[in-house]
Amino acid sequence: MKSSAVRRLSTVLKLGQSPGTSLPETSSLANFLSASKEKYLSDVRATPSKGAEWTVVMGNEAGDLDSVASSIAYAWVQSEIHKKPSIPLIQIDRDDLNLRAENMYALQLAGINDPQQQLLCITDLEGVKPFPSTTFALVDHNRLGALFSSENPNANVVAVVDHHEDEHLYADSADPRKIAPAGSCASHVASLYPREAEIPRELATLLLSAIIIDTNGLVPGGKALQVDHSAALYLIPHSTLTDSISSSTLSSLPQRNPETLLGIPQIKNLSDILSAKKTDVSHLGAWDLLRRDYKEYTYTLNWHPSTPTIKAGLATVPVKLRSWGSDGKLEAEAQRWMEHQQLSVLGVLTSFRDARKFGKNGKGKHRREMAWLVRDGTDAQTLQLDDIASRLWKGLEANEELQVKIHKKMNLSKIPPTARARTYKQKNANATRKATAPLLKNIMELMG
Ligand SMILES: [Mn+2]
Repeated sequence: MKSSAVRRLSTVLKLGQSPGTSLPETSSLANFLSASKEKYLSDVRATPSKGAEWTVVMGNEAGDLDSVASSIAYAWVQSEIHKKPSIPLIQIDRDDLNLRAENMYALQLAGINDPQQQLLCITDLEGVKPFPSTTFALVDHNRLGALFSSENPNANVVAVVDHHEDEHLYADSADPRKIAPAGSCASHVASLYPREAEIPRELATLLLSAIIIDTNGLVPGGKALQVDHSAALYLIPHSTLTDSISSSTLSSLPQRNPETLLGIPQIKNLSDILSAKKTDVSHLGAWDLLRRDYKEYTYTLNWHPSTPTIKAGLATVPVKLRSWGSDGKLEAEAQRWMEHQQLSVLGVLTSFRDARKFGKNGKGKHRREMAWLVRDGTDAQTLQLDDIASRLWKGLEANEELQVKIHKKMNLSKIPPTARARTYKQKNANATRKATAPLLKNIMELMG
């Protein structure tokens, strides 16, 4: 009793010395993040029930720039404009923040120079069970993860802003509940930013960076939709890019055809840097490549007599399979990752540019491949390994959107007898994990 009172007192005094007892109105984005993290952690450590006073804002577990930027921006709006204490939680391990060089770069542009210290990561709450907060806002995904809902009966999702397939949850509790197509979820978050309030230039820059990376620089005919263009037009004049964009360009922005934004040299430059950082993963081996852009799903096999539940993972990798996975490397590291995560199914989805074939834009032609592994996991002891595998091959090969063909130059022969594997070339290079994840769910769960 006494020690916790002392701890509370020292917390108060410590916060009292810094300008952040209540979150300062004039603080930069980095100060806001550091102060919120410190206050949240001291709240839940000293008095776990205080966690209920906070809204935890989360992006998805892949931890890409879209998720990071959207969660930071949404938490800022809630805390600083609506005065509801909110904290962005990055759903990856602190040490894994480095795996995405493009995130580190964009965060630095936003004045967040030490994200490991300034951002609340899943590592900061390791071992805290049940999760100390009950109020959640979801951005860039629309289903609350099991880590936050298990043994947490009061868990409540109060907001959803997303651009993935709608799982139709939280219709009664979430407001806003905006789930609609967009190149980037950050565009939805920007569209919801109260126009009468000021947006810090660091925050505008962070959101703009996410939109640029998700839409290949807002390239015409690409992934950018109208909501992305409108968001970019709103953010550019508020961003730090205005230091170098000419005033005539800035004043002509409202009249500009949004399809031509890539014609602004500063936008093109930022886009080139971010995409170079994103695709330069030469320093990463198979193990890190499987983890760096990874999402996990739980499926109930309704077609199976005992309707068991299994876990599946989808790793997106920006390098072709043969560059990093040959000679049994993919088999070995995928097995290790599947055991580590207790997965029954792992899909490795590559997306890369073919240096030998040029596409329309003069860059290498965009290609995608898939490697799939099915393993006899503990959750699936009673299952027929071959039942799952043959269902998977059949479902993938029949799908008209993906258009897969067996990948003859990359077969995974070095798998143990307790596993099955198949690799494909994906003819439709535009179908991302956003298309593959719902397909996998259908293949695994639907009867028939
Ligand atoms: Mn996204």
